[in-house]
Amino acid sequence: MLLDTINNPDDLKKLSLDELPSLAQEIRDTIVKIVADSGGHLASSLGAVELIIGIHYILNAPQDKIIWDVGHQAYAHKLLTGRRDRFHTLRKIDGLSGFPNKYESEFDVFTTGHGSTSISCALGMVAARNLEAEDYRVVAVIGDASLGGGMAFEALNHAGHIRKKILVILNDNEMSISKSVGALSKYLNRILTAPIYNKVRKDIENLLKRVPRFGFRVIRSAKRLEEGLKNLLVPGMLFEELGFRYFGPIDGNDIRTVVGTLRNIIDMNEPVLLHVVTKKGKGYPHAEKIPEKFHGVSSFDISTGEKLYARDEKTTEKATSFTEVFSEVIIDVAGTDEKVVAITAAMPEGTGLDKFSRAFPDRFFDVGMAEQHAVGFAAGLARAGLKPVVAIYSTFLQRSYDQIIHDVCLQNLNVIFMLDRAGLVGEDGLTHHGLFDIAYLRNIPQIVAMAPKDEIELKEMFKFAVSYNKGPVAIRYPRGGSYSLPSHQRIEVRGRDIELGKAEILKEGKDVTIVGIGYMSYVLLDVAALLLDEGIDCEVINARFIKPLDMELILGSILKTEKLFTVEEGVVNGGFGSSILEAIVGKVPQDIIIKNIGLPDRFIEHGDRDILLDRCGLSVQKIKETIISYAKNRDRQRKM
Ligand SMILES: Cc1ncc(C[n+]2csc(CCOP(=O)(O)OP(=O)(O)O)c2C)c(N)n1
Repeated sequence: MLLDTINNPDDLKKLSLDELPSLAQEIRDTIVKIVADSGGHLASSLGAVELIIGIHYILNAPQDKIIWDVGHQAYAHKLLTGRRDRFHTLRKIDGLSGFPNKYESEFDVFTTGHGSTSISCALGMVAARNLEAEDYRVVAVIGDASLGGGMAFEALNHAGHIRKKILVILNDNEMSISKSVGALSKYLNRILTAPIYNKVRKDIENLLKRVPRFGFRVIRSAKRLEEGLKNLLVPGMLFEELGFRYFGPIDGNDIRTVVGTLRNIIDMNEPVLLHVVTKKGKGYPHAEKIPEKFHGVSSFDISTGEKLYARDEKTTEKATSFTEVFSEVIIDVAGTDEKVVAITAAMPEGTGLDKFSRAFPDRFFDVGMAEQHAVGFAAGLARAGLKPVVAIYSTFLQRSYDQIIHDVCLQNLNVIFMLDRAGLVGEDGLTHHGLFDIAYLRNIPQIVAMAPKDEIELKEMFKFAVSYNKGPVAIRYPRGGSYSLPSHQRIEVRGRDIELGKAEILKEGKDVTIVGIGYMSYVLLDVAALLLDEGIDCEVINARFIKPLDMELILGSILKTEKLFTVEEGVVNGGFGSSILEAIVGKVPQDIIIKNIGLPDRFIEHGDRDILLDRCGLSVQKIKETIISYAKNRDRQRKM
């Protein structure tokens, strides 16, 4: 295999141009084989193979800096930059990350996973390079959907202003996760589908040159005509107006074209945008046919393209996921409340809003990969009297922090935030875990924040949120459903309606108070059962509300047991447990035992969710051990 001979990009350069198509095929086969086993981002990675080979063939990484936007398309880059032998560990615990990771390789300039960041980061390096009088190339590779994010536009605007040497490669496959949306995507599509213009442009220019000099009026009109026609006919005029030299569109799956074009433009001393057209899923027929299904996949059968189920998964009764429950309940509620509208930022399937989009097409908005705008847009909808429901993964809502504060909470608007994938997400790792939302929401005035312990409670909370009408409400819930939760029986909540700021006691006890939030409540019931065997009788409280807290109930329990443990799947610093600490200062005896259990003060790696929970001290066993060590130690101290 050619791939076996490549340990770094220098080895790649030893291959002839004629050998590169075979190498591309080998890379594709490897990617399909490994992703079929480990899961991962398949379709985008397959589409970018020739582009990545071409980039490494022409550039000199790591001296030259290549910055991948999102980074989910960069598997071929990993294979060409010394990680071939470990590629089978992709996304597995202690294995290769599914995204570029600067701690994993010197070829990964940034650790990435969120969209629209590449041009800004590249431009910063360009400015530093020039200030330090260094000499390397900087290339940002960005997808058509990511280019629609505000940060990418801000960076283009700045790059065109400072006019320094930078190459932006627009990898246009006309797809986000599903079909790209938005006016930019329509514009790019017009470039791809319109007839060939460069020739027409030349013809017009020649014609204008021949216009006899009959005075200013004719020249002015001719210039105006030229501009008008240029806008109509020249591809990439938008980018040219922003200060970039535009090249393309070229076939990004044709290795000769990619190499030839890059060779010609790589050393142009100005901002250059190369528009490359690729096919999402290229080379794997199932992915070419339904690229959205193969954007991010779990293990699958290569011959059929069908998902492979984990042991017994197909035969066990599968509980619906939180996402599915939200998907259904919003349709129910919208059926009776016509003010309810829904917003996604390029993730209708992931958030479960795809069903809503079919049921209520006029009340559904996909704003593209633009979370900040999504929240500002929701503010406008709410201000004009509607009830917008913004469904965004916890990690991506970080983008909208100021919009949440300034445009929604400060105005006390009835916007409902549905934060899916809150907590550890597993294999996507560092950039995708939803660790910060409790901490970032709980300190904003006027917002109500909740976390359901299971799917039934999610429904109740959503209905409560829609009927609340007194300001913003956020609901956070994890990936998956109670299928992936501990084996405990789910608790019936019927008859225990959601009331603003009211918690519930799931198990009474006299020795220790454990307050959990969200699905952790079930984990805590298992912990309590084990602790009972050790002679410790726990009171387990499901807080339901992150804000406002039910301090009456929680304080009553602490005063009874004099031992408080809080447990959350979020950063422990400034999180849910901290808010209880702040509330009890001065209200409890000084020598009571208090311990906040949550995610530690570090970014959490990727891998199997249960293993990660255990590593972070949040498995049933680890929580039990922490409680025993704290409770018993203190009892011993008191006796002395
Ligand atoms: C800020 C942000 N929002 C949402 C996502 C989720 N997401 C990952 S890839 C993707 C689509 C990317 O499309 P594009 O940029 O065109 O790249 P392609 O996959 O087509 O190569 C989305 C929405 C993200 N990574 N970052």
